[in-house]
Amino acid sequence: IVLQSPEKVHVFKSKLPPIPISNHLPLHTYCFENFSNYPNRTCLLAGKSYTFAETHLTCRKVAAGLSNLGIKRGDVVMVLLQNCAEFVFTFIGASMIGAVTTTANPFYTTKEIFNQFDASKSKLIITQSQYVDKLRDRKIDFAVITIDDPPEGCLHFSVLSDANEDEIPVVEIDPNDAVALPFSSGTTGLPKGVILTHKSLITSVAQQIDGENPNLYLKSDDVVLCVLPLFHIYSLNSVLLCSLRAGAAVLLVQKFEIGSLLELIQRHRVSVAAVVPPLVLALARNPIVDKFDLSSIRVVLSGAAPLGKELEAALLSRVPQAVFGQGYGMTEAGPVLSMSPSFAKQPLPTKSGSCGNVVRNAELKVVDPETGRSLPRNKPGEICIRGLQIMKGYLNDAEATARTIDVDGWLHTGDIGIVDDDEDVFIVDRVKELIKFKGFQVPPAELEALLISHPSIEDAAVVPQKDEAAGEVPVAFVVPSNGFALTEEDVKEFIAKQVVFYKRLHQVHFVHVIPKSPAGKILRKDLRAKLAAAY
Ligand code: 4UW
Repeated sequence: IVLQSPEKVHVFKSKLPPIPISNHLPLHTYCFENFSNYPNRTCLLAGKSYTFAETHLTCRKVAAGLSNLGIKRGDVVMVLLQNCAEFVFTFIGASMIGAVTTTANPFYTTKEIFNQFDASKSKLIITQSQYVDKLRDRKIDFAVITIDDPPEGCLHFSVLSDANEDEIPVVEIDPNDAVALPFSSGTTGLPKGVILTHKSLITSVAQQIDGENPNLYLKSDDVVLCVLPLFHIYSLNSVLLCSLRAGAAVLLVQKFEIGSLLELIQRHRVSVAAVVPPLVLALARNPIVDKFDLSSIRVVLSGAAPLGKELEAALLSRVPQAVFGQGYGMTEAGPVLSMSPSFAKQPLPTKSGSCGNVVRNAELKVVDPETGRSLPRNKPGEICIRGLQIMKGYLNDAEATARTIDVDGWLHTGDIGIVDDDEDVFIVDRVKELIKFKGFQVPPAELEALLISHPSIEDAAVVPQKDEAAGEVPVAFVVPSNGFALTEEDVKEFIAKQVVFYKRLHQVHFVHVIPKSPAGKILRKDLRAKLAAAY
């Protein structure tokens, strides 16, 4: 008998030692675990400033207020807000009563909002009055709360923030209860609810900032820039939750406008800036930057999309005193897979272009996307991650969950990368269909479903095209139904009316047929190659 030798699995781990993680706690308890040592320190800067004690108290009031409105453990609340203090109060307040927050982009169209609202079975929406019109198409059989003057039929946020904190119900929270429900299309298909539990988010935050030598060293006197939208997991986790835990102040910026952003950085002496590549581009290239004092910045963290080395160098010439590095995240991964060790309390070097090393208390492997075989160092393959930080699964979608997290607990990212001799992780390609416009998710399947709902379109496929400013933009291949004279503009307009700005089509190519595999899968690689050849 010939025994087959067990296949060697090359598992990569952090260079930093594992640490104990308090992931038995509820998330809000963990985030505010140490605040009684510094109740009067600034926690949130949002026009008005809130101390840690004020923030914690308001979160408790909002918890009681949500409960008064009938929100119970396991119920879902939709937050449809730009960055603001009320976002924080709601997210933490919901956590305090075992409820779950689903975060949506306030720029979404009615259709996009209600896709998420319905899928998540949300019980109420917290938003700004300017977005209420988008909610009116539907018979409103749920509460809408606005943080500003409430339009007719809506409640004001004070129903939550003026509640009596002593009325918070006693709830048992299991570490495996959901607390956040961001939506992501993952490696394929439509956006799905990503179940992030108290345990997964605490684990992820701890992997970044806990321990004697934290991977991302946040100091108590840091002012952390929160300009990236909190509805995306990058900002929610690595900016907000990490800062709350570390006792650092969070500067909440509602929207990105370069002049006012630079003014805020200068005025509040921002020390840690979490950014995405388009923001690096603006900071590196816009001449207005020279007019401001950015000397307070000591750390610049970039992620959510690839960043070129030239841009990194250009940025550093603008903020020479800062340490620059990347993180690599994915909503489903909790989200951080790797982070630059140059941010550690005892920093380690990392190479330009790398996304740092795998986070501690986690395992990373690289597999051949065809065979699933584990690959050694320096060989590109699909990155997989395992650890307590990853999602519990997709909401009501066991099939998609099983496709993404295998029986051994490895989450398959759909990203192609390598781990080199120094443990540095490099992302080199993406095998999943996802398109990223300035770090925002553009799920091709969503656009394809819309396209084929058009009476004059028989078939369609959407793929990314490289773009200097956005990283990637969505481009469609369309097969018109027989006899219809459809123009590129018709198609673009049809889509633009139904989706948020970054999902708009940048080009439409009319073709006779969409290339497909025998199993009917769109051969996206062929279409991407076609685009690359044409330009
Ligand atoms: N380089 C190249 C990167 C990189 C990247 C991500 O929208 P999602 O699901 O999630 C994110 C999360 C990013 C993030 C979270 C927390 C954090 O600290 C951090 O470090 C700065 C980043 O983007 O999209 C996931 C997909 O985005 C791509 C990659 O394809 C991934 O699967 N991506 N980061 N540094 N590509």
